[in-house]
Amino acid sequence: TLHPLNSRWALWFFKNDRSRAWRDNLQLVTTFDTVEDFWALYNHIQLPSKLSSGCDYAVFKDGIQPMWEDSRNKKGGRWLVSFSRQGRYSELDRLWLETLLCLIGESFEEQSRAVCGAVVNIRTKRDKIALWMREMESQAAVLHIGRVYKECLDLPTKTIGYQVHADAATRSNSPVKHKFVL
Ligand code: M7G
Repeated sequence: TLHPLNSRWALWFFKNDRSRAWRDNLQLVTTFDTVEDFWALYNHIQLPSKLSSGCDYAVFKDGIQPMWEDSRNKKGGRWLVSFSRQGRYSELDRLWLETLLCLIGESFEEQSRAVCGAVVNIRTKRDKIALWMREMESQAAVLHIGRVYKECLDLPTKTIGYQVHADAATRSNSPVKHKFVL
């Protein structure tokens, strides 16, 4: 018997091709809504650490596009973990799996509805993993998700920061500021 997930999820793959627009480099791979289909998919695809620089995976609730422009993301933000390749690179695959389990397990109690998805960016300088959420009704709700997420990742000494997508979408060269840090 299959074990249903609370939501249906979509896996997206991004491969950087500078000759094309950002959006056109993003592809929907598949959707899943059972524990078994999740593991079949997870075991079938490359670990993030095996992807080349410039690639992303995104796992979002089915129907939400993994981009700032989606109405559910537009006024939202992300809890971001960013780490240098030298230092914590070996942690990348573990942190991504923990992120996925926390996401599809909807570990955030009443705030789970506010969570849209998660993204891993493989980059030359700094890899990033982030949990994306929609516009939140309160600061307490944002912080609740951040605390649960940080606990999921078991990152007591490291730092996760919350950024608003609108800041990322309009940044020029300056770094995006963190509204909260945990
Ligand atoms: P990134 O891939 O999030 O991180 O953004 P990086 O800077 O570490 O590579 C790189 C660039 O991709 C941005 O400056 C945008 O040009 C584009 N980009 C990223 N995201 C998440 C979006 C998005 O949601 N919508 C659009 N239109 N462009 C995006």
